[in-house]
Amino acid sequence: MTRRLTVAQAIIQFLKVQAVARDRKEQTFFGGCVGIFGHGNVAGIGQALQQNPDFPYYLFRNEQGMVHAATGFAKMSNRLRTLVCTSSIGPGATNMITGAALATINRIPVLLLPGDIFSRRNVAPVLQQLESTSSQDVSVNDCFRPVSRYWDRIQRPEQILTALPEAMRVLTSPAETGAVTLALPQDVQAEAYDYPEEFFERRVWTIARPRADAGLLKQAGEWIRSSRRPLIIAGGGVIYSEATEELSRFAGRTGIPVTETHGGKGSLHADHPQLAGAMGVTGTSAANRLARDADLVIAIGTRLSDFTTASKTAFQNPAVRFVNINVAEFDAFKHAALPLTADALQTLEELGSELSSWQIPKDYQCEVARLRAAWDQEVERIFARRHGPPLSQGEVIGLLNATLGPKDIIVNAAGSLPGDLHKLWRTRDPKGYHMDYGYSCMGYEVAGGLGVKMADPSREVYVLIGDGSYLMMAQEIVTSLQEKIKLNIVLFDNHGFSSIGGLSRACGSGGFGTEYRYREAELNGPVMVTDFVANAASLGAYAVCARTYDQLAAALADAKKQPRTSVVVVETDYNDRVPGYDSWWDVPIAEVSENRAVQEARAAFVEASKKERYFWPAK
Ligand SMILES: Cc1ncc(C[n+]2csc(CCOP(=O)(O)OP(=O)(O)O)c2C)c(N)n1
Ligand SMILES: [Mg+2]
Repeated sequence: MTRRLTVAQAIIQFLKVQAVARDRKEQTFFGGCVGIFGHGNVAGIGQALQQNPDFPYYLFRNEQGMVHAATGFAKMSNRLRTLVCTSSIGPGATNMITGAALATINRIPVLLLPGDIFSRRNVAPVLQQLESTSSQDVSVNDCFRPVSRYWDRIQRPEQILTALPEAMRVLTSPAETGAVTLALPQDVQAEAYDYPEEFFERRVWTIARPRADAGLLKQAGEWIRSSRRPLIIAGGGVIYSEATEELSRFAGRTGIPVTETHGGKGSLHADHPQLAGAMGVTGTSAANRLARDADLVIAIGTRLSDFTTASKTAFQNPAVRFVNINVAEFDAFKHAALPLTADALQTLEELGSELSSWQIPKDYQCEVARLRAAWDQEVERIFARRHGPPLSQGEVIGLLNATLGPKDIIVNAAGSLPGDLHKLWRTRDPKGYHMDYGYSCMGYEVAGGLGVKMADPSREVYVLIGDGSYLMMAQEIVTSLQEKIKLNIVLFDNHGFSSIGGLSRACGSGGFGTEYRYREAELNGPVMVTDFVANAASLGAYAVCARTYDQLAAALADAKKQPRTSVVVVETDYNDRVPGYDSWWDVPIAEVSENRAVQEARAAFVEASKKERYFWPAK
């Protein structure tokens, strides 16, 4: 039995019936397709989508934005669902590359179907084709290769019979997942073929919970029992594996303090007695002091990025060693760790039995409680400040934290907000803190937030966004209005790049080129005031501004009542910053300069970088 379909029709037919199962819970993998049509997909994938109305199609405004939305959707779904992204050829396709990189770096599944140049070649060069003098087998879609976990170009109709199952294997693999790109030449999309019926039968991909090697697990138990100052780093893997309750029990029973990466924030409820908070460059004083002296670090579901390890300076105990629990072997072996290449939930359960009633020493328990209490006080101090107007970013975060419900979600990605939120936000739900800090991509916020809300319309989604990020990419506000999907957007307007301005000053460069000012001799004229309320309103959103604390509280309540996407613009102080706590980030400073400030920053940099460590295997 065969079915005669075009390549595009067969792809949509196949994708519609793919499902995943974890812990015997089954669900359809693709929630539909986001896209923008052009000549490279309108008559292929576009036609196929039209004849499959049960596979919803969402028209977006920018291809980068639609990939971010797919990523937000998949991350919110703990990687058990995602969206398909269709684009035309040329600029439509390359607009997706940033989105692909973001997804792959954050290990989030998205399926990209960029249109491609003609396979039959006779009409080349076609509109938007990159010509090469050395090969006819090159197109701009080759740029997707390094940012995709699987990449393929479909030159013949029957190739999808092997390419699509590969795409599914990678998308549903917790260790391998990321962006998958199938480049679809414009002519091939419309070609017909007699596909076997079996290809279109529902297929359920099991998302496994691999177990650690039994010997290594025993050894990890011994290492923990013999440690005096163990510390857990919870990464995104804890949340994706739905291991948060198990981690809560594990930490509660053993007393081992828990720190969180951006991806792992929300692993424990803010009130959990073992939570020491954010880890690393944007970490809390509690977490970073515990890390400094830890003799054993149990890193769960984390890539151990420089923000988490404070550029490898966070762990100063000469005898420190690592146990890494990670479904990806690549991460499990980092820092010369004892590698438990395994699922987080499964491994925490097994490690818990291995440790039975073992607990951390009493004096360490007291120290954790003391550091935690001191940190809580520091957060209170920042939340209670009544600065300005313009308000301090810290007090705005405090007001938001007090205003939002326990199930509400904040979405953010870049600027000074990620650091401040990582430190200060008290998360009350594992999905409450949605941050892209793998790619920290300005422009993720609105589009990603839209994907989050599409994945769970029952929750309120708050998109927190800097003025810089808003100016880079806010157009999916229009998509949210089209789809009647409400976002609560809070725009922090400090007239430029407070984050990079601060970094520039710390590097001795005095904030050069980081503020939004009119050009005089340099970019140092009067501050540019952009009317963001008018901008958001012109797109159709409900938009208001707030200058004082009370105005902001009222505006948030008012915006929440609105049925459509709202934008609350709050002016914040460019120069008022939440400090860093016992941490450092490696940003190399110019080795030669005539500027005293740069010379001083260089000297401090050279000194601080001496703390960077390699973690050679423990004897
Ligand atoms: C796409 C992209 N370009 C550049 C950067 C580098 N960068 C990081 S933060 C930042 C400034 C962000 O400005 P804004 O959104 O206003 O936030 P603020 O720093 O003022 O809090 C820049 C340019 C980035 N992360 N992403
Ligand atoms: Mg700004």
